[in-house]
Amino acid sequence: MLETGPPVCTHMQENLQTSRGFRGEKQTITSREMKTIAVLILASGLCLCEPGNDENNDRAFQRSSSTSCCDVCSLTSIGEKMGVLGEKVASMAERITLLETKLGDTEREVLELRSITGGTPRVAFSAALLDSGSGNTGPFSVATPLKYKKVFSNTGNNYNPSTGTFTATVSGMYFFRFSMFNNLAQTPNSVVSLMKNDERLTSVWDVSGSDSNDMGSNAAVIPLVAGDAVYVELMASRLVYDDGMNYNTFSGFLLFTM
Ligand SMILES: [Ca+2]
Repeated sequence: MLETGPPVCTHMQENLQTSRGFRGEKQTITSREMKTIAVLILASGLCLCEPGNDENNDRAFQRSSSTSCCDVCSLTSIGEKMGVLGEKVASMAERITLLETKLGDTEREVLELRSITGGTPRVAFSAALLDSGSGNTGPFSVATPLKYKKVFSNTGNNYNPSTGTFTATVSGMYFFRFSMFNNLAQTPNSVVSLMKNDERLTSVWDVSGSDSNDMGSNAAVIPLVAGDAVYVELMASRLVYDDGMNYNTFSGFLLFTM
């Protein structure tokens, strides 16, 4: 039995008791060994405390020992909670990365839509030959641009009905189409062509047969630079007929800029 000293845990007492020899001989326990044993007990989380000789000291030790045990238990609990929180933070980080990727994709789509709806110049027109009345246009001694005077639309104001000419203000790819109705004579005599500056692009031709109500159309998709002129030319000595039905038309629009 130890006669003096602070109360110790059961395991420590047992260890100290077994330190006596087989013959009950008292053996010396150094202070370093005592500290080592105490640290091992605390580290293992064993909290089995029993009263010693001094009740006052016991109560104080119990309180101290109990507090140490709670501290160890609390640290263990905090560690477990930290582990759970760490997993949740990692999961949230993955979701944030996914959301950032989706946000980037959405921003690119918005920019593309803006370039289509607001960033591209809007150019489109459509017109018919006669503003009113009926009858033939032509013949003329020289090839002459047809002046389509009944304007259905002219967004961008690039088409001039007083000259019949579309003049590009922006460089890009354009679509143009025109139609022709012959001159109602028993022998038709109608030829018109789509022109780009002085270049003949496409034509409609009707100069033979007995059918006086033929008509046709043609079109082209062409690149233009600012300043290029596009119009429909009536060949020299030819003529076309129109009335309120608007058979002869000239239309075009910008597909995309270049
Ligand atoms: Ca014909």
